[in-house]
Amino acid sequence: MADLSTFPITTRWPVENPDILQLFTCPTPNGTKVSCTLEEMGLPYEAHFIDIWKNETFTPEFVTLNPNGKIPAIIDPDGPGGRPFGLFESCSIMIYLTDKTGLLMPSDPARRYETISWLFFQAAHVGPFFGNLGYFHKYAGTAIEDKRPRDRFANETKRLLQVLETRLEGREWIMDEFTVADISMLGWVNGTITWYEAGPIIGWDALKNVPAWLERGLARPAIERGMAVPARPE
Ligand SMILES: N[C@@H](CCC(=O)N[C@@H](CS)C(=O)NCC(=O)O)C(=O)O
Repeated sequence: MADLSTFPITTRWPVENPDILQLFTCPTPNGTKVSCTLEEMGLPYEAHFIDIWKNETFTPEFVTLNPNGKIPAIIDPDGPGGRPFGLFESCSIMIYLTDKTGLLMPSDPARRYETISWLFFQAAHVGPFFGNLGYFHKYAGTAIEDKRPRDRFANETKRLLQVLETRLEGREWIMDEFTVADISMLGWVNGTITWYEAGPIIGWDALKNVPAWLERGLARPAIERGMAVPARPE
């Protein structure tokens, strides 16, 4: 049995089965990237609910696993060299999992790097811009009278969606085959239309390929399961 007691995070979020991968997360677009990846890969894992609304990511125990205080983060008891290993940043976790399993990533080196480019596109552009649009359009930022921040994030979100729209022309998935690049963006695009209700200000109705891709992605049983992880404690 693996010994995960050297990871201080396990004192606050106790591990039931130390032999399987431990996921510290919340059902947000960044958190579900990893749960959807694990569900698609069929890897066993234990999910721990981290309450971001109670600032649990900034607790002393949590920042031992991610110094940046954000979900998701993992401990793999069977990491490199067969030793327990902790990792943070959703896209880095996704790349690690594709290396570990050989799944959801093209094996051809050039196509692998292209997939990683789309992951960086998501991490550097889609996540931050869509997330800030949510803040200014739906959440606390709506109280700000000056609409320039909201409009800046709306315009950039619209432009990024157009990049995706063009990429998906004639393709079922971003890399033709289904990869972690698709998983990285499904939750963000879905959340922008549903939770943020931003469709009308980002030109959603004018898109064709992105809505069809979103529908295909959300219809995958593993994605449906992953989007609901972790269940909120009673
Ligand atoms: N680039 C990071 C972003 C992670 C991130 O922003 N996580 C959010 C939830 S979606 C979080 O933990 N927020 C908690 C907080 O800021 O208090 C990743 O992809 O892992």
